[in-house]
Amino acid sequence: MKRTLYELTGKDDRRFSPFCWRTRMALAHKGIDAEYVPCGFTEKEKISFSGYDRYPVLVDGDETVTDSWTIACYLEDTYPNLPSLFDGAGGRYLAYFLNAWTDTQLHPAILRTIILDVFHHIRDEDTQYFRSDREARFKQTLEDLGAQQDARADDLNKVLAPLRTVLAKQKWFCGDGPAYGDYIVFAALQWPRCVSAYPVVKPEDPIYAWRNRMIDLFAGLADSVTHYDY
Ligand SMILES: N[C@@H](CCC(=O)N[C@@H](CS)C(=O)NCC(=O)O)C(=O)O
Repeated sequence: MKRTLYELTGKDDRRFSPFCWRTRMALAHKGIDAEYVPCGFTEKEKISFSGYDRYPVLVDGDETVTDSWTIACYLEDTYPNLPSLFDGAGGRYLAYFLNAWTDTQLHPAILRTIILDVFHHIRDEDTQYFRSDREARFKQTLEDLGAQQDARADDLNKVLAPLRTVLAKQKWFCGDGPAYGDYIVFAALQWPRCVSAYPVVKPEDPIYAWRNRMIDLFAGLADSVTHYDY
């Protein structure tokens, strides 16, 4: 069966989208192959058939599924015999909390820290859209935000505190092995790794060792794209 994942991509094929990385890791966890179609911010016509204007969009045979959380639930319910993303109903509820926390707390803190770096890695034809959309959202220029990188990284460090507490005690968020909750958080950290040399996690941090375990999964899937090493 033909499967296609439409994903947001920057210049020089930078696959930086955190929401798309959630789905990439979920597909790898289930052992499902897909064709990955790179799309720009201003190439939404590529996904207009889906009725949604955000990436990722998954086409699985005759099914079109949008929104990373909906895609994860779709994969779990459609392929119950493949390795589970949630390990039961309780795991799904907890993963949904991590999804909401990452969307509302972790992603904004990361974006404020690396927004100028993101800008420098998107396609030339997308820069005007990105600048006007994000500057309206933050009510500051991208350059002003970029000048505050160290202060914003300090803020991010505080947001990361609960992750650090958990990972100082356990190897994975979801239990004996990685599962969708781990992929949600990892995808958020893979985003800066793909577009910024700024080290948002440092070697002495328990998050760093967990992140490296995540990078090693699925034959080094996260290392298979262009990224910064730190
Ligand atoms: N709730 C959606 C959010 C998807 C989303 O915001 N995707 C970003 C890519 S990281 C996007 O498509 N941005 C395009 C834009 O800002 O125009 C999900 O979980 O998939």
